[in-house]
Amino acid sequence: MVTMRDRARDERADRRWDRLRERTVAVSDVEPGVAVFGVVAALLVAWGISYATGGSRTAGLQLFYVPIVIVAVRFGWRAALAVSVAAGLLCGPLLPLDVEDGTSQSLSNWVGRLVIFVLVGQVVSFFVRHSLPSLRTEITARRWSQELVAAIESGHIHLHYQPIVDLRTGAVAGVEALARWDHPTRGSIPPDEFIPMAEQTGSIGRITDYVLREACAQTQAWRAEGLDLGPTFVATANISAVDLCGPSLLDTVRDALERSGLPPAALHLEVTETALVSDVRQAIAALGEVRALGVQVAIDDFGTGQSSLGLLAELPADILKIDRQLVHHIQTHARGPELIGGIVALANALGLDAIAEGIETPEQAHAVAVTGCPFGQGYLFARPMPPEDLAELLRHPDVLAASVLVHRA
Ligand code: G
Ligand code: MN
Repeated sequence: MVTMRDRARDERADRRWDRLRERTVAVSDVEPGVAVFGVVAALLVAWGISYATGGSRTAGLQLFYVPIVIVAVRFGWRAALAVSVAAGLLCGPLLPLDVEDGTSQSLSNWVGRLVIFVLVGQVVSFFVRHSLPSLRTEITARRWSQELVAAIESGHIHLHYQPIVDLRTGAVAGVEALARWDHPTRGSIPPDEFIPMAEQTGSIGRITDYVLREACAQTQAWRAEGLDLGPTFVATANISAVDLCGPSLLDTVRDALERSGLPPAALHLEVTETALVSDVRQAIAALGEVRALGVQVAIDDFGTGQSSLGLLAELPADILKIDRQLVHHIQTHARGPELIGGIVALANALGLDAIAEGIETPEQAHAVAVTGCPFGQGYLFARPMPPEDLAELLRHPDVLAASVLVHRA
């Protein structure tokens, strides 16, 4: 059994190791002039202390490792070799065995030590050369991850909402919640930049948790405000492959619904095909569980990832979101419209509702609507916007409806 004390000890060891790694990276960044000066000074200090404390039989000789290691980290194996030899001479022929008696050291004595200095310098420079780049990326990723978690806590990550429209009636059928990071120095960072990093560093769970809670709470607030949302209005949130493989997705979803009071039928979860492919069995099980709550599942970005049509028939899903690249094919590829038509027919045959993503032009809106695709989303209708703007849009749904109906005509 892992006790609290074990865990505290492991955390302390982790922190020490982190500090050591950060220092290794820091030493490798020191200005060359400063490093050379520091190394020469360290050699002289090591010699001075060894001499003052009595000669080459004292522990002062251990100090010679300091400049050797610094040089190995900062300048590599050649410089480490030169400094090891210099250290070997300084504490060999140039340091008596005993200062008081003035006895000199034997040849085997100082040559043996010289060999150890050289070995240590070479081993350190070898490890640093092979591991420093990965250490650097790892440390940067960790810093980002910590910043990301702090950003959630300090409200720098928030949600924008993009309407999903019913192409037949022009009504707002729902909203997709999209996370934004307002970074104090780097400006607004879109999710496709920070989500992959959050997946790698393990902070994605915190983000998904926040997105689900916030999206459910906001949607329930709109319902409570008495906005005319329609009985089938939904909020949809994106889930990562990592969430699907983790043990807590069901709890996170249930918790977000319970806290907000949003009915499960008003929540959809979007997962990309790529997320599903990485561990199909686990994905099917996880999606089955959330669907059992009454939440619907959408396959996001369909048609451009590693899709397998066989898999589509097997997945517990309700909605198919056609990737925006395919929607853009409508104008750039001769048979683009037929392709969209084919996918919509496939979705119908499998009992899935189709949503065309990334509609940017009236031509695309028209071509999509002609296929009978029931829902659409894209900059042509509305960009992702802060919740206040979306509420304003929901207060005047006829403006958007008119634009949808004009564009699809
Ligand atoms: O993968 P997913 O479908 O969840 O991606 C949503 C992303 O697509 C968001 O970052 C959103 O801003 C962007 N998006 C939404 N509508 C459009 C559009 O019409 N064109 C383009 N290029 N991007 C869009
Ligand atoms: Mn999506």
